[in-house]
Amino acid sequence: MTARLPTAAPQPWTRTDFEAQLRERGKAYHIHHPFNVMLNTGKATPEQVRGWVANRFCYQTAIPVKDAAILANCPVREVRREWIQRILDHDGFEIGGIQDPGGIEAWLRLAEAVGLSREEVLDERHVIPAVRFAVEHYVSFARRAPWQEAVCSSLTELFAPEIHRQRLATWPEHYPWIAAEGLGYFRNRVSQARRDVEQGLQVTLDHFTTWDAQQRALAVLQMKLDILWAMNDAMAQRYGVNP
Ligand code: AHQ
Repeated sequence: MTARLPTAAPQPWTRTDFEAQLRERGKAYHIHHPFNVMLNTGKATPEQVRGWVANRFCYQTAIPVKDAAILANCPVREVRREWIQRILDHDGFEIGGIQDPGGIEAWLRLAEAVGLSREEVLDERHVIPAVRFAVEHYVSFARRAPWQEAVCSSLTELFAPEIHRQRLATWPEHYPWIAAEGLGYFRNRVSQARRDVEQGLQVTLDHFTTWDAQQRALAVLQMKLDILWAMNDAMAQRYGVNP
């Protein structure tokens, strides 16, 4: 019996092909989830919209904590000095007289615009256990994974500008009862997501350069796609999905 030599790993994809493979995973993005389709085609009741806003607040407030975990694990100053912008975008800031209330405050304005009180969103009384578990998995992944893998997991935002643009295009017509200023978060994210993804994509293309590493990157991206999908599954189960 001759010993079987391990077969050599296939050649890695080129950067262009690897990026195309990452973008190809957009077909599993939660823009295609029935709960999101219901929301963005105007079929959601006010209760379903409020449930979505209250549950997604749990995810939004976790983002800067996740990003701080990446900063803590990242030894590269040039990466940190760009990545830190994400925390400012969400938590807001007041630096040298310039201030920005930030995305979490904008989400609270969305909450008030859909008829939720700040208190019932902040105390997370509406957050479904499975939503919390999905969010906490994302944060704990960012804390313990190599920082480049945590960066890669943020690449679901490759597909985010489209979902924010879709909300801005459809919600005013479908949900005229939501005051326009409540949609400010989505307006801000179209450009912020596009800028964020520039950095996340370069770090990912630069770091995952062997066949096995590229397969790992795709698995990390799929894990994050599953986190977003699972949150929608939980909301669909709790609030129903209107056909
Ligand atoms: O509002 C969102 C946001 O700030 C972020 C940060 C980024 C990350 O670091 O994982 N992902 C993300 C996302 C936001 N909004 C989601 C939505 O559907 O409104 C999309 C989500 C993402 O695509 O990961």
